[in-house]
Amino acid sequence: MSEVVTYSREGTIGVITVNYPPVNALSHAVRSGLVAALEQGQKDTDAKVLLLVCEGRTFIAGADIREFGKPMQEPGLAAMIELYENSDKPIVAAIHGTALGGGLETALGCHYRVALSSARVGLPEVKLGLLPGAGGTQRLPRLTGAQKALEMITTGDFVAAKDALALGIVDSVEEGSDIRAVGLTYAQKIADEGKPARRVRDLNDKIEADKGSDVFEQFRAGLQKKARGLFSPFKCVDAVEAAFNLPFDEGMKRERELFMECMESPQRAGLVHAFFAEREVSKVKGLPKDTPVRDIRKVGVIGAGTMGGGIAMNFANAGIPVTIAEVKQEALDKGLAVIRKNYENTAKKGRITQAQVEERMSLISGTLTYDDFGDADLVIEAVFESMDLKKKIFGQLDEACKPGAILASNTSTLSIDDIAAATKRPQDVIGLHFFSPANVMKLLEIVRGEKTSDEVKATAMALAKKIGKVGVMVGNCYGFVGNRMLHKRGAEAMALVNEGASPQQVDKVLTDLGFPMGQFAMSDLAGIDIGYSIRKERRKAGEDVPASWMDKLAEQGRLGQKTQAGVYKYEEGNRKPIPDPQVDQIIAEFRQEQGITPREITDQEILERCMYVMINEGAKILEEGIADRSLDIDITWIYGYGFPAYRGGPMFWADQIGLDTILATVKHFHEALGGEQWKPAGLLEKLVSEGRKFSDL
Ligand code: 3H9
Repeated sequence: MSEVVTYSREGTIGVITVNYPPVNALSHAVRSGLVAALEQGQKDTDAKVLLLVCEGRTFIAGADIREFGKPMQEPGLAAMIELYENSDKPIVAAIHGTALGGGLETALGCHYRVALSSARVGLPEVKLGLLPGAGGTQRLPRLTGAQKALEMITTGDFVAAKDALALGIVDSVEEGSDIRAVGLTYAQKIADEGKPARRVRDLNDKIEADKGSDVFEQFRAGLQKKARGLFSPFKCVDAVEAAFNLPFDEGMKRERELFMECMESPQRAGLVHAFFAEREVSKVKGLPKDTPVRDIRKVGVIGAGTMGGGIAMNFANAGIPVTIAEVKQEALDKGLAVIRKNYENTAKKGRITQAQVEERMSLISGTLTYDDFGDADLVIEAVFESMDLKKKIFGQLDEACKPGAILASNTSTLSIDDIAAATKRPQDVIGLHFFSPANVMKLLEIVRGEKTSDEVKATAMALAKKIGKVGVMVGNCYGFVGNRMLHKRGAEAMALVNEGASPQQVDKVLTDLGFPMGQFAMSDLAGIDIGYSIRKERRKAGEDVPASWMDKLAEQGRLGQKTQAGVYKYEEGNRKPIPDPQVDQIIAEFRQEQGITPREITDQEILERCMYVMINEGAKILEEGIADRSLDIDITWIYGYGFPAYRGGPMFWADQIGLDTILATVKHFHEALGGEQWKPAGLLEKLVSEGRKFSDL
């Protein structure tokens, strides 16, 4: 028998133990071990009831995702579960940690389930572009009915043990932490009461009750909006519906077919890449795992604007006291009031309680002087993008803060090294670039300066995790990873409109690709004045930044959503962008001034110019070591800019298109349009000549 699964006996209970760290995933070794252990339990005449339990931090967390895309080795998971379900001896699954995906499916194949009160269960396959493919779509609805099964399977959300008990997914919930002891006690009860092997497949009451219900159509209609562009949620509904229309064995066959369709879809590949990439980004190249981290018990934030307020909320949410500094009392009061309003809105939606609102607000204080930062472990500056101002602030912070305090800037474009040079502690200076809205967006771009110490880098990475962000470590350059690529896309989008496209045509191409909003709707959200002042600063610095129709919008006070007019117009209290003939007029006049005759532009040209320019820049970013791996870029774009996770991130998407195709197109635009942005990245040429991909690096 494989050593990852063992069989032993305690009295009359045969115990099957899985021990396959870190999460007891159902690898080939585990599946075959489970089959062999079951055989042993069946043969063991002294065993009256069998118990399935796991070592380590969790029950089985699902199929082994690392085996996806490789040839399947027997026994398959569904077949293994069938053997468990068909056992004459009752089998109890004892659940601690999380029983997920194939793990929950295995538990559903057992005859009874007992869980610790801290445990959670779920079928999160949909988040990997899949559906539960080992009976989950057929067995779960037999316990919960259609509605709840559809909810769990189409969202992938976890259910806490007590809710799982109420739903009939588990039979008993126990306090305590010793899952083996809890499992043995429960199994003994089953043995003492002489309970039979109760198979979920035979439970048909809930199936009969929901047969012919319109819940499936309702779910499909709801998904049209919630799961736009996604493949597997719709297949999940089809599979669950099969449980109601077909006998169990045929339902299982239908589930298998639908599962294979998902398995072969490029969305599955993209989502699995994103799953592992999200975990890989936490492992920073060259930063030893055992690097000491500093305690962050008190935080200061400079600036009570949208960004500063959002940043402060992250710390209050994590229970860390935070003080916000402003120049004027009025601005401070306004900022604190906005934070309170945000929390109250969240409470109104039922996501937090009023008591939590008060608790969080009590952790946030205001000040007009940096003297109050004397005991802060970290101060984050979040004022507007002016190097002079930032240098002045960092000089003052250096004086006010205790030795060892980390000084961070939320700058989205400026040099961390230049900012650090304004202090006597450049080793303690780092960039912490939050994305707007800072309390919502999951990305934290962590910018290492030339002199930033390993301890400060490791502290920033640990802090990101603590406040629920995905931290990506990047190097220092204009715009770092995210905005450096975004600005290339922005310039190209503007040029496309100059040449004849409409803003809404450009935006539609991007939303069709899966972005939640297009380039211009995003400019309206962020504020047209931001790009305008960046362009002005760059022109002042002598850079060749071409004239733009967007400058005219800013000059006319069309600053975006906040003025209800930008590239689009907006109705009061509504964020939906509405095309505006006045803007068409401004664009037409601009073209005339510039002597441009507009031409018809295809969606394909928009897609290639907006996206390939970014990929070419991404390759340059890798070449320069600003990002360590292409997956760092992918995660930056998924969590910072809403790049569709099901495409795996821009660099993974490029790999799937084929780097030779990308390079040929980049070369074509370089010839046709010129410009540094279209000069093919050396790395792109090298990879194509070697027949390699970004993900091979
Ligand atoms: C499925 O079951 C299909 C079936 O229906 C049908 C089949 C026919 N496989 O997240 P963490 C690794 S689909 C392999 O940092 P946490 C992970 O990469 C599957 N590896 O810890 C990481 O490795 P490393 C359905 C896995 O405590 C380490 O474990 N199941 C798997 O924050 C720790 O992970 C899921 O989708 C796996 N299934 O969270 C569950 N899972 O240390 C996916 C994790 O080398 N997993 N690893 O970086 C999770 O949601 C979380 O990992 C979990 C733990 C909640 C379990």
